[in-house]
Amino acid sequence: MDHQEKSDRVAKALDNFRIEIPSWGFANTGTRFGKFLQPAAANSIEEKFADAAEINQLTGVTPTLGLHVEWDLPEGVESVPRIRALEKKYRICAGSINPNLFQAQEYKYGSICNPDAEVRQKALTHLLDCVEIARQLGSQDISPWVSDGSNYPGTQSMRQRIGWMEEIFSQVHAALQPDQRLLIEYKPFEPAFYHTDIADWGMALELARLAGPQAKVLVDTGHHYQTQNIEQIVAWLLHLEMLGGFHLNDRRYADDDLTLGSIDPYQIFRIFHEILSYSAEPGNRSQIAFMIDQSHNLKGKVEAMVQTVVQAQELFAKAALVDLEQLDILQKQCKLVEAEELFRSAFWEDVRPLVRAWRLGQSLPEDPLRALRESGYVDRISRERAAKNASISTTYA
Ligand code: RM4
Ligand code: MN
Ligand code: MN
Repeated sequence: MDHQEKSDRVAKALDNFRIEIPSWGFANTGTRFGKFLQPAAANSIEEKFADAAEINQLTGVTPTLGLHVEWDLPEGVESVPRIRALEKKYRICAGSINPNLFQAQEYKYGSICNPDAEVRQKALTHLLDCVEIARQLGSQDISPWVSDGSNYPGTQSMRQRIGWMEEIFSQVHAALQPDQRLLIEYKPFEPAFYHTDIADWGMALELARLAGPQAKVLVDTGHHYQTQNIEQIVAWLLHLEMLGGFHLNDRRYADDDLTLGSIDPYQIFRIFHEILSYSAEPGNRSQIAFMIDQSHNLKGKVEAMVQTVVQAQELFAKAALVDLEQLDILQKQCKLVEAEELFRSAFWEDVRPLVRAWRLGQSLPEDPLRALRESGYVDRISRERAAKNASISTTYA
């Protein structure tokens, strides 16, 4: 492949690659052992919009901000006008709407799987409010993560809880606008340690199918057991046209929410390859939302988010260099070494000059991290927000 072809492939891939930033990625966060406060952390929804706008200005590819309802729209639907005003002021659109089914005291024994019908009703009402918020904001995706589960064998009926989830998801689906989607996320454990009600992609898939055609599966890359083959899950979901989107991050041990590709960039490359090879086939049109779900308790938040976007683009660009036609021939001939070498060499290609050239072509800074440093943005917000951050009694976001 000559230089021109490489640069064309990278440009074509990046032209359509958009990434959503999570509002909660800018807030003070930590671990269950405590939180380290950062002077530049965002304390209000306005500060989160401001940070997102800065990142979009530097990268040009992050026009939307994912919102967590409990933290960003504390008055629910009543908070919509405020979000609208911020969208206008910062020229960032509200992205996915994330319900919060894990913080209220009532959810101690579950939300949509709680044995108490009143609590399940509260959870349903919240989900329906989220659909309405999304409708008013013109957001396409409602992405619930259900943290429900139990800690000890025999303490809950797993089967009964499946039925409750089915009921609630079908009611939420019935409330969707024709262009809205319900993205069902899964996670193997935490906060529950014995069983989690939606623990893997099979459970999420089944629930999505039962809910209706606008329900799809959301793959959070950090929500898998060690050694699980995530790209195979992605290939299946693509095949079934059931992949709704991603929460991108990396992990070493559990749901670590580390920067994308910081531990295993080859894995993200392999996932992107599945997506690009699927999209290259005629007629394949699944719409895939690329969202970030990270929380940086040690790294600077704005810097880490820029780093993530850059990393995502580089890995996407690498995956775009796989010669799919040639790979298909080699796979059919079972030329194992040749096929693997073709695949691997795309991964090892240094695409950074090509990605930088693409940015310059878009009138964007060629090195967004450097541009961020030179802009003085983080210094400024550190000064402005330091006092507030020093005295804060923290909530997650
Ligand atoms: C969960 C899950 C959800 C996210 C929360 C904060 O582990 O990944 O998507 O909204 O964390
Ligand atoms: Mn997630
Ligand atoms: Mn998570």
